[in-house]
Amino acid sequence: MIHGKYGRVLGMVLAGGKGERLMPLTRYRAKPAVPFAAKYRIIDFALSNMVNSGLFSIYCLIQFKSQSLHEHIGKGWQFGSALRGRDFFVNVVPAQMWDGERWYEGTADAIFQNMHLVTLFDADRICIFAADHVYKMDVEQMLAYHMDNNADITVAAYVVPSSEASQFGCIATDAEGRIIDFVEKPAVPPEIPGRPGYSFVSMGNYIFEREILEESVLSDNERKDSTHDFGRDILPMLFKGYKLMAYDFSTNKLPGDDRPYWKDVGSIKAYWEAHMDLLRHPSALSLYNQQWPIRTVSYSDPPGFTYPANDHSCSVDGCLRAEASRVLGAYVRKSVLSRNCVINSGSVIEETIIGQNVHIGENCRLRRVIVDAHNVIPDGTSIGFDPEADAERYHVDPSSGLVVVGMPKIQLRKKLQIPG
Ligand code: ADQ
Ligand code: ADP
Repeated sequence: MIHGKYGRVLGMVLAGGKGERLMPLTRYRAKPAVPFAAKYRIIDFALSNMVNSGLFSIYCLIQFKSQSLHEHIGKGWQFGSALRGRDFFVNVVPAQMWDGERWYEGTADAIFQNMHLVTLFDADRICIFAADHVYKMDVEQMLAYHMDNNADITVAAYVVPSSEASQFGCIATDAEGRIIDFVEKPAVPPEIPGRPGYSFVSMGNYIFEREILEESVLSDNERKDSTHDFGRDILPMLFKGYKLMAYDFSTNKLPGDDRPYWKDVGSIKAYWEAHMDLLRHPSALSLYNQQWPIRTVSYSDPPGFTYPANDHSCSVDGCLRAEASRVLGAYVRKSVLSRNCVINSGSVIEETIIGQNVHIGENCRLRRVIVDAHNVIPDGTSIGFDPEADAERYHVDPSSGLVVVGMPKIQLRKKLQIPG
């Protein structure tokens, strides 16, 4: 794709979000670094889509709690020496107070403070993509749509039930797909004409012509009343004077996949539901289509292992399992077992997401729980059966009743007590 018919294309991945609605999974890491599907991080989807589409020049803009994300990109997303060079990079850009003494104030400000990178790359057009969704998308098809329509900006869009649409930017288009209205997170989302109960929403992925991007983030920066956010400020400001097109994601075709799947996994409920979607067969989001691999860090972990123990046989049914996950005489159903977790004998685990390095003791019962990485669950523990008891010890998501066991806090050493 690079230097081809699309000109010089730069990818900028917005990876700085706090992810407050995903707490406590985001207590020690940024939302794009939250683990997903046993062996990935959420950002792997945006990066895989870009790389699989032939877009190899990528900056990831990070901000909050970024150490884990930084390490992940460093370990998993560096090209080998044969592909290294000016146009082949996945580079992490930390917030650096480039423009005065302030962190990024919003997504548009994150781009504004890094416009020098766009200039240095000499980009013709820029793919600004969010890093908080799970989906597979051929970005080249969106670029072709953008160019065919001579668009100034193209926004990827998807149809969702209107009951879920107030968490998104809502779009109205004319018959040709040109955006004629854009409202960020309206309390009452507009429905698609002729399709009651459904709304057309922004996926937070944009293609900008370079000069439009420069002009819009520069003028937005001067506005005192702006929150410096693409959805809230830039797109509503531009749709009247410029050609903004909506790219209907349902038209994106991948070899080997039936139809596109997209989910914003920004809340505990959505995160858990997206995992349950993966546990269906066939799953709406296939991780097994080798023509569109989702890439991630490759660890040299030993294989997973299942073995009867202490007179208990093993049963693992409808599960997603990563390397080195060990089930020893336990019953596990409709669950996700991440790297290097262990489930001991007599335990019964259902509809649960087990994070990496988690150790579940003997005779535990877990139902509809998310256990974040590095936890040790003692023998005989029950979670997911008594909401009041769970609320005393763990986080209970009010909208779904799901229980989340957050990552344990690392105890720092006590400070030196100087006598006298
Ligand atoms: P939200 O998802 O609410 O809406 P936001 O929280 O800003 O938007 O996150 C978008 C992306 O930007 C995420 O990947 C996040 O990590 C990143 N991000 C957030 N703040 C950042 C910052 N200061 N610096 C760098 N990166 C940052 C957006 C759009 C909606 C659209 C939904 C789709 O505003 O119009 O419908 O995405 O999920
Ligand atoms: P990692 O693979 O490094 O554990 P995670 O995303 O699971 O990555 O962890 C997020 C961040 O939290 C990392 O920066 C890690 O160093 C840190 N961390 C890991 N365990 C704990 C803990 N028990 N308490 C606080 N921070 C932790």
